[in-house]
Amino acid sequence: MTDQETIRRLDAAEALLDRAEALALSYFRNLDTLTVEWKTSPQDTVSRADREVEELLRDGLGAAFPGDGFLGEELGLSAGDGDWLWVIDPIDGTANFLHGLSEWCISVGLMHRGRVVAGLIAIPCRSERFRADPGQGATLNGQPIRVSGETLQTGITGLGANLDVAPEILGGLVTRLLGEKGMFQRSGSAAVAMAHVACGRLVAYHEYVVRLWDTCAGIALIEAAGGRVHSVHPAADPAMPGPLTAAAPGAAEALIRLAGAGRDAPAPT
Ligand code: LIP
Repeated sequence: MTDQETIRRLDAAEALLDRAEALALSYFRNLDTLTVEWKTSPQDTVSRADREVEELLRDGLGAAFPGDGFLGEELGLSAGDGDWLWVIDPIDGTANFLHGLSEWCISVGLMHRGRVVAGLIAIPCRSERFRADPGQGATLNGQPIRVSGETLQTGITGLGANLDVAPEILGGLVTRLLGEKGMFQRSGSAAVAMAHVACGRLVAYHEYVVRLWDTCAGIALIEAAGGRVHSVHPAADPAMPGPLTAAAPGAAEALIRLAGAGRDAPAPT
């Protein structure tokens, strides 16, 4: 794999993102035209906006790179015939999107032979485009970004929350974090939160049960911006959910310790 092959793919994805953002925003500004569909619960929703954005990205990238594989939240896995895998969340923060809240994004990650190598996150309501190229660091609207120099005690930690996790697990982490004089926020989009970590707005992010399409691009961004990622997504089955901790160096060990203390508790039935 050459960096040029990765950058050529990222450039193509970046051009498609302009169209994908316009499509998503057209629905976001006309939410009454969408039918909200439940997945596992009323807190886990989707609409045709998610599917159409993913179709646009997959069709464009598939035409440009015919052998590449895809793993997308709405259209699933197509393995492709080579080493490249696009990992796409067409609208991350769908519940926010459907409630008219601005914390949502389009997340496009790229893996090569099972390793995260690059990523793009677009946050349309903030006119922000994050990009991580191999060996070239991470940028926000073309400007270099770095993770925070803060600690859990001086920064804000993002926590992912969903009904896949027993309430007492997340509640225990909140209790431990506050007990160590930290503070948290829940954005509803792992990818948006991870973009905030990559540019230093959040000091760290943890979620107990999250999918690779939520995190792939964010992993590339945070690692390229000098952060640390502790994620157990099995490369053998990238669609399997798992825990993720991503942080600035000054917060990583402390958050892994606090989160790990509750990780063995039973998940909800
Ligand atoms: C969301 C994630 C979030 C998680 C939500 C949901 P979606 O992704 O970004 O971190 O807590 O349950 O999975 O479904 O909006 O693409």
